[in-house]
Amino acid sequence: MKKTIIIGHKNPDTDSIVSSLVAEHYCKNVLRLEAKAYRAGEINNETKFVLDKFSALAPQLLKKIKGDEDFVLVDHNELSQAADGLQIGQIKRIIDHHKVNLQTEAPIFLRVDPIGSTASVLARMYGEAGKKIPANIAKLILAGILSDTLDLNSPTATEADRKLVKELNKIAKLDLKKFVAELFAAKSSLKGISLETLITQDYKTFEMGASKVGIAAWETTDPKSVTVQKEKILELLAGKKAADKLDHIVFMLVDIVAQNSILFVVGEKEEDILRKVFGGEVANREMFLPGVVSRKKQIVPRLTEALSK
Ligand SMILES: [Mn+2]
Repeated sequence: MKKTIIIGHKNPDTDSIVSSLVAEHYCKNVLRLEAKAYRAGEINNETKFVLDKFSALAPQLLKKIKGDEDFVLVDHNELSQAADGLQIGQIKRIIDHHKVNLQTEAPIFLRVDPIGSTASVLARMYGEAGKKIPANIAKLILAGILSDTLDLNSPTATEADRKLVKELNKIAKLDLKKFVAELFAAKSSLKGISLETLITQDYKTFEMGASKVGIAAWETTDPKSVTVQKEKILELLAGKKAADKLDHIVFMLVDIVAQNSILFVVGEKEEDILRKVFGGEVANREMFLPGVVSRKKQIVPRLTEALSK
């Protein structure tokens, strides 16, 4: 049987990694595929904590795509976010919760739900297949949901996510309050994080109309730990913008406790578009956005609309 590779996006976050592991279990046990999870980049501090806590092995780093493997993409569907070298024709299946921006050459299995995490989509798929979710898989799914939805506080969280957390925790039996506190602490940890890593760990590029836009995010319980380094971060962002040939670059610093964001304003072009779209004041090259925590739901759609006119 042809080998199937399951993989999440570059700069993988917790949802991306746990979803690849859960999808491996699903593909083997439900679809009876010869499938193996890989990752398209380094594991972040939060994901490290999750894998350690649940004694799960990190997926192997995919170094080179040979070209003859089949792929299942989880937690992304845009080629710009996929592992380098992936050809459209290799994609056989997608399990995701982002807007779809993909032109395929042939029909594929496409499962995209407007729900809080890719892990949530996978949980639903077990239910639909009438398969029980084992405790180790339930724990990983819970980590994906609670990480991606910021403990169900993000506007991306749905009623379905809330129900899934309750149902899954009957199997996983976690102290959820304690788990989320540990998860958020690990998410905010700057241990081993250079400023370069800070702006690239959760970085995605998007085609918005004729513009190419890079949006980096950093979620933290302690925004001051990052704002003290603003000048240097702005410099690095300007360099990344040039290196990646971007029209705009945005860094969003998300306060996951107070539920708001600070956008770092790199240049005049960014200031223009951000003022136009979000209407906030720019002071000291920062724009404060109360209630904004989701790149996917609160930043990307509005920027895309403005830049597509
Ligand atoms: Mn996700």
